[in-house]
Amino acid sequence: MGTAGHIDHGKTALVKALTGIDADRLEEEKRRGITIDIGFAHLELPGANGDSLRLGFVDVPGHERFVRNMLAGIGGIDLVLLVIAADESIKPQTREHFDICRLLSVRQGITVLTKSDLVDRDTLEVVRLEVADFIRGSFLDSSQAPMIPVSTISGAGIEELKRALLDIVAKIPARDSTNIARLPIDRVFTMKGFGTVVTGTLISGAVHREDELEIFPCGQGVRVRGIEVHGKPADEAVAGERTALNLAAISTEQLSRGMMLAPPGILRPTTRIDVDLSLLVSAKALKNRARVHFHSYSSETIATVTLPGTKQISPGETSFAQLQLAEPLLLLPDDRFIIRQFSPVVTVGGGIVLENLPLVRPQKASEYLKILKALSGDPVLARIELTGARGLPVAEAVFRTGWRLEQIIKAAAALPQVARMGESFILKAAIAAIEKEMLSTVDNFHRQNPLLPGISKEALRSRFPRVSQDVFTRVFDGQVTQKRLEMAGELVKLPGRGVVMKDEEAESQKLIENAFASAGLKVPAMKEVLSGLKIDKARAQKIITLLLRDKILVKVSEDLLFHKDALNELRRLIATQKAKTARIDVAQFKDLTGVTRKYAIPLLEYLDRERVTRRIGDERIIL
Ligand SMILES: Nc1nc2c(ncn2[C@@H]2O[C@H](COP(=O)(O)OP(=O)(O)OP(=O)(O)O)[C@@H](O)[C@H]2O)c(=O)[nH]1
Ligand SMILES: [Mg+2]
Repeated sequence: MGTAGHIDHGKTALVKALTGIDADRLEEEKRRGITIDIGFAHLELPGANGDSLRLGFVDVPGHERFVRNMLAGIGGIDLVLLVIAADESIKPQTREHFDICRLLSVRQGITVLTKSDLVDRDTLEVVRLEVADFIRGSFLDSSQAPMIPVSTISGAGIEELKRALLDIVAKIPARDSTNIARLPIDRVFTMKGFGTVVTGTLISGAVHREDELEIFPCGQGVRVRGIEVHGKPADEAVAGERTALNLAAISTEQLSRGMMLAPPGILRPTTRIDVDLSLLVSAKALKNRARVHFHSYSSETIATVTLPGTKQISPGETSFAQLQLAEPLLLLPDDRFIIRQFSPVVTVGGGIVLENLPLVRPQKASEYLKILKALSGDPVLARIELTGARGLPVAEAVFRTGWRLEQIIKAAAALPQVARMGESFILKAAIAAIEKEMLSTVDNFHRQNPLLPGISKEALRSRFPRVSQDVFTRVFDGQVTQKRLEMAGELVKLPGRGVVMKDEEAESQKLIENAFASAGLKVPAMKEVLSGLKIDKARAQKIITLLLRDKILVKVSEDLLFHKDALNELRRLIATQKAKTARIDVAQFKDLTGVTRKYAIPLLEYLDRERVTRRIGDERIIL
């Protein structure tokens, strides 16, 4: 529970009257009689069915100069006590704090008219009407939330307030303690005998003794040595509780307000967020590229606002916006934030984080918004849709939704339109589109390259830059298994497709092959062969390449090609020769094969390479 309200309206006195605890803990606060930084207190009340209810209080300063401290404390609250002094009624920070509560979507609260002892009945009634007007239509509207006059001097109204608290607490749903734990740090100090201690309101999940946690945004790991909840040692803290953690392996200098603790290795800080941004009616229009102060939970930084497709947000309007943060913060979808004008610093608006990993340029916002609208409905599906053909890696799904891995896997498995491909989720429709495009890419390749047997896998991969390697490999393998694609050596082809020759090309291929086959080892000069063909040189070159690829022709040296049959015959000759002699020289080779020296040397070198012979001096050993 948080307090809210103008300076000196009796927030701290009220917390003390309820809990017996003075939340002003600083010496300067006591001396000046004002609250400077947030303070804490707690209260046990008997619950409805005999159990006891523990309420944690965050008491905030009302002074306008300390609104940023107020913001650091108010982020984790479930309900608010809006404190308005009956002798002063609504003042500037009454408005500002109330605006902040609404922008942060605080849903429950009680309006407390303090200092009722200082005014007469009639004045109290006037203030009551004034305040009722002020809160009309909000979460504090008299139709759903009580307004209670109290005096901390006489004690009037305090018991009634406690009863109202019990009623209202029953209406507040428990926070999800099975979720990923997040603790925004609001205080850091050293405790004698313990070392480093941080405190905060645990906004989700649970923390146990000996848990390993990560500090955001710096990424350092820490271990939880001890836990206190509302000032008492505990084995665990659960969502909603005021939590103090004694941390091992870190000094206070490495920690500060605004950092956040969460389980290690699964979340990521971000500097760019897509948001739903609301501007207060009292604010000036917010221009594209405006710089603002950004507050979320206990953190604070500077943000630049981009408004895709619009020049400004008018007072009272809500719009899609993209924020560039000066420092990285751990933010998850649905996190609330406040923006304050750069100078002079006043609260001007706030909103909800939609995306912590914006994928699309803001220019494409309209298309993007349509999908984002579905976010609150089914965040897992929405993000799978947003990633399209790329697919959503499972690990990325965790930090983009803030859901636990098991939860996401379960949710995705229940979605009939979603498939899991290795470590990614992807829409079945997206897979179908990739399959189709893959087949048509190979088909087009065949059409454009009739003399090539297929496309290389790398070339095919490069046509799908937005598809992750994981998804590509699986879709591709699937197509091969289903025999829609085939591998021809290193190349990818459609079944039944490959080299297609026109009649004269096929005829030329025959001619070339025959010319080489009939020449045996006395191969013809290439020029001679080509001059007898009906096709141009480039085509003929391709045909020769094909014959080489199919190993019908074999390249023995840079300008000597032989038919495979001729070379096989040569091997046979050498084998028979081996029966007679283990060695052969160039002259003997020439006699044996009937070739000239011009051919003999390259052929012998070829045989050496093929390990049919081995050269020793001027002779060869037949192996
Ligand atoms: N007469 C009377 N005085 C009160 C009552 N509640 C608070 N006060 C006095 O009002 C002054 C301010 O009270 P605080 O509780 O410090 O006010 P606050 O709202 O916490 O002030 P900040 O934290 O600085 O914003 C103190 O002198 C209190 O004694 C009340 O019910 N009746
Ligand atoms: Mg105070």
